Amino acid sequence: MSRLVIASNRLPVSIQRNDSEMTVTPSAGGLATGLKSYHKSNDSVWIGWPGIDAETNSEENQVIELLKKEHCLPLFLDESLIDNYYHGFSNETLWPLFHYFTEYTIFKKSYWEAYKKVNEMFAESIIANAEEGDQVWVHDYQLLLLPHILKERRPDLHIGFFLHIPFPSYEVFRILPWREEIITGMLGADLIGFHTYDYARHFISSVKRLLGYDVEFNNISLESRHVYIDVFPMGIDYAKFQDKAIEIQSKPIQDRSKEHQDIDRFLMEKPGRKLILSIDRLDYTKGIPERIKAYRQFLIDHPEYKENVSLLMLTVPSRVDVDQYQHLRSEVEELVGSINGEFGSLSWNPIIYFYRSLPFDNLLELYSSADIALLTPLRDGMNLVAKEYIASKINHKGVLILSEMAGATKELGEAIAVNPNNIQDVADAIYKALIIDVKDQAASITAMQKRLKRYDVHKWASEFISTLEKTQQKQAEKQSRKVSPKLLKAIKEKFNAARNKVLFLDYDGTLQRFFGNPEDAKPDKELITLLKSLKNDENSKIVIISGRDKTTINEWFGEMGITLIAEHGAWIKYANEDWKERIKRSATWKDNIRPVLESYVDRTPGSLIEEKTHSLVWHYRKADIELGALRALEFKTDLSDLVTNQELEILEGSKVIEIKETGINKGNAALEYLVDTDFDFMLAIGDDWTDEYLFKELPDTALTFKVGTDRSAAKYFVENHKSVRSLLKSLIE
Ligand code: GDG
Repeated sequence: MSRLVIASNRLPVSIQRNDSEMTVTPSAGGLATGLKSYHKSNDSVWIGWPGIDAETNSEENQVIELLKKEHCLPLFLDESLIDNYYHGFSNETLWPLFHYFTEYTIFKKSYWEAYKKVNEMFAESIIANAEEGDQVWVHDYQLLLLPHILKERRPDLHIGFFLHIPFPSYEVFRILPWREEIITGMLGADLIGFHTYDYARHFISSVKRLLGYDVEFNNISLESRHVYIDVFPMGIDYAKFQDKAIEIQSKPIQDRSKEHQDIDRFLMEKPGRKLILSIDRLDYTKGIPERIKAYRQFLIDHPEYKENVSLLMLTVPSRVDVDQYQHLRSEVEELVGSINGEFGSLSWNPIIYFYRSLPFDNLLELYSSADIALLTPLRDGMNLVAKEYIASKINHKGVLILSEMAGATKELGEAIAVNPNNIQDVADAIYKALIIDVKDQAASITAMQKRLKRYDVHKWASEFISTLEKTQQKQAEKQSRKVSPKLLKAIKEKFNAARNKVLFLDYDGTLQRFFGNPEDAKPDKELITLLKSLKNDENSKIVIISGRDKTTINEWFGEMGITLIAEHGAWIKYANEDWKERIKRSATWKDNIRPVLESYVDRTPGSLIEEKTHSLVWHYRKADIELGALRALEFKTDLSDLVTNQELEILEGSKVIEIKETGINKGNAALEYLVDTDFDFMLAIGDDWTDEYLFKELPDTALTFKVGTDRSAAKYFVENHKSVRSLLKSLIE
């Protein structure tokens, strides 16, 4: 079994310095809990920043030794790196941008440089500690470049990446000056996990638009491998919250903590009094000022609740040195003060405000006592507090008001969902929550608890790891069809021994890369030299077999003395002969179809029509990627009615749709070519759907290669046009 190396910005421990002594306390956070069984077994290791700056070498060694016992390996970062990589790029660039706070997003070259450097340092540390074939699980937005660096240097590692925060829509992500680097960095992973389908969909859209990769469902086809995208909504340690809640609730009042007794007293002071709870880090993404304003609106709308309800706000200090956070704190405290001043009395505070963090037991006392949890982030990757609140409701009494902008809302469908920007909506939700009867509360809580219990943090981690294992198997299958050095040697031996050889070569995407404009794909010098050298081998016949029109093919290769097959087999020009039309038919059908194509060109900017003797082609490579795909679907439906009874067929290639007369394809053209000669070496290479005819029709002995993907009738696959050229070159070297 392979080991697991975990990488995250912070280690799952905290280190305390007491005089010259250091102590380590394991973290009780969700991630550490979820990964515990993997981390502590099988010699695995967790790499990350220990959270302190070691002052001397001996201190550094002390930390290393202490952490060894926790299966952790520290990565020491000096103050300037922490400032620029962590406070800077992570928290002032990526955090606001990914949460849609573009106005707070800072772009600074020095931040970016430090971010790259730290990701590089993580890679070095992992490489030095990972054994052949290990699994590596990288976490979160501080390490977006790490998967790619690792994959480049250690392709043997199986890399998973999980993003704990939202992935924004392309329209926001595209603002980032280093967007290609970031997305390429993430694509180094074999599996990328998100909390929700929306984040996954946004990521895929950015990949398509920025890098142009083909995506099929959740599978991104890179040239040499696949990247799988999936949704793993992070859960909580359900049993821990339930058990603690049971322990706390079953204590007699006199044995409860002072804080718990205070809450009990507050609630019992007035019969029917209700407590609303909100807990979050003091962060601008959490929507705290908006929440307070909504609560104020509620008090205005429902004066009958004065003295009868209080909002207990626990705001946990966070990023205290950053200006925005300081301003936010002042804003929140001013709002709290003004509401307490406006509505409060000697015996009642509408808002009970804490600016600190509480021990776990106190947190549970709040969860289990609160009648309502009011969690209204403006954006939140998941929001575990919502799940913890529900898990702690052992008596099934309580109501959750949850922002629809939090990832958790997808799983907690029974909660009252609100738009946190709509103050009146939130105010109304508070009222609604206060009057929901206990039967309905119990039904909602039970349904949510069932789900949270089943998909807890342990299940989350194990699902991620087992999906990573499955992707490993799929990658291995793909690799087995790749042209290995051993296979290449065998092909070369066969080629050298053969006396009568034929090479069928597709053009676009096979011998040449794709260009936005098809006319730009002219053969370059390197390609012409290669084809000439292949032709010089007197036992070899070269056949360029393409969907292109014969005029262009003739212009490019007409004088080379090789065989040319154009328009998917409609035309053939044997070496040093004239063009021959394989099938002759009147092309009056084009007059009916052309106007349809024209209407698609008009409505799809960037697309164009190409006319060939036996076909009409709609190219949409230069159109917007999503509009193009949508129109292509529409177009195919429209066409399917038009082509029936006209002996026409629709061919779909890479960003092209071709309407073509039936009975013509690359497969039957190649067979016709083969008919009079007994070839003892046959090879065919092609990159798209139309080449499948060729792969299927050729005899079993033929060596067939698909470019770019492993899903094909071809026996093997090669990565791109460059690999095709080097494969061909190696045959004649
Ligand atoms: C990021 C994403 C995503 C809070 N106050 C106290 C305390 N907590 C604990 C809670 C909870 C955790 O902190 C907060 O978790 P969240 O999920 O709400 O938020 P982030 O820390 O911002 O986390 C977020 C998460 O990653 C996981 O992927 O859900 O969207 O932003 O567990 O219980 N714990 C104690 N005292 C406190 O005062 N003991």
